[in-house]
Amino acid sequence: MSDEVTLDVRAYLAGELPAIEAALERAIRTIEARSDVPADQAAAIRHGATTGGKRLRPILCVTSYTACGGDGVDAVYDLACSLEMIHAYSLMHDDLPCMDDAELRRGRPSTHIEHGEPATTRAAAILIPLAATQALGAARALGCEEPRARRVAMLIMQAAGAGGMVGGQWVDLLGEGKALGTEELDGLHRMKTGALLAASLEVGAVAAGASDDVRAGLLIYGRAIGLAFQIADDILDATASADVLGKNPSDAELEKSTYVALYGLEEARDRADAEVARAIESLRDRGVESRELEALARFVVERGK
Ligand code: GRG
Repeated sequence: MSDEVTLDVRAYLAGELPAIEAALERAIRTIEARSDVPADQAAAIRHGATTGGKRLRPILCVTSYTACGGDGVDAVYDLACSLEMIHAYSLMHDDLPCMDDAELRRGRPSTHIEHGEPATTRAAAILIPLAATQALGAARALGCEEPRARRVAMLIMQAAGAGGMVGGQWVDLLGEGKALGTEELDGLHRMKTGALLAASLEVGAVAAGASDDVRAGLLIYGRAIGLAFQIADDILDATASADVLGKNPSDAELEKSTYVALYGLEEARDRADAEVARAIESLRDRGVESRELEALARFVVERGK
């Protein structure tokens, strides 16, 4: 890329993280204070939502909101955290014995290892409607009129649903032990990982009142970095130990198709770079100037280098 705009992405992330963590803590305390959430399930939610994590989805949401002219009201962090709540639920369920049967997540015991399967299963399910209501409330607090506030909540739920994350997870589970081709693998990850990442950006844009053209550009950006993220994830999975990754089992142990198996390491890296370039171009084509979004797109693949 000729006119690369550089930004210290780690400093940017470090600057945004405290507000995101504070919003997440607010959300969890509200859940803990509810009389209809049993204490064991509230404890499982705290474990699943707060043990580490890059907070990529909330950061993308806040950055998209700001890039689209949103004026930095605190409630954008509450909106962003609704995406992390969905992400947290998905990881809690993903690690269960009936899915990936993983004992380690982010370098710590998975939620069901510490809090048991029944509490973890229910706690994760509780997070789905809580995330929807949190998104709706935050969009209203940001000044979105009612149809737009509902659209924000709807976009997150659609991305999390049968045509998005859950659908992708299902295809992934069915694909274990089979060798998937490029189209099948792209389709799977577009749903499983890409839909929520793309929704994080789209929701930020809609909440900020962006034009349809800009919103569409952010959606293309989100889908492209979603694929790049997954390719980088596969590269890491193939090249780093469980200690470094903080999770197990590996994709190979689960007999999953990966981009590394499909392309080999070098070609997988090239494809990830091409997706990053596509993401950045989709912003520039629409006049969205955001050094932060450009740096975040590159950051997504740096993890796999
Ligand atoms: C009932 C079929 C069915 C599904 C339930 C379990 C589930 C819903 C969905 C799983 C979705 C899933 C595990 C997607 C993978 C996402 C992914 C690549 C996670 C890692 O994301 P990072 O790197 O994680 O952002 P951190 O730890 O930084 O938060």
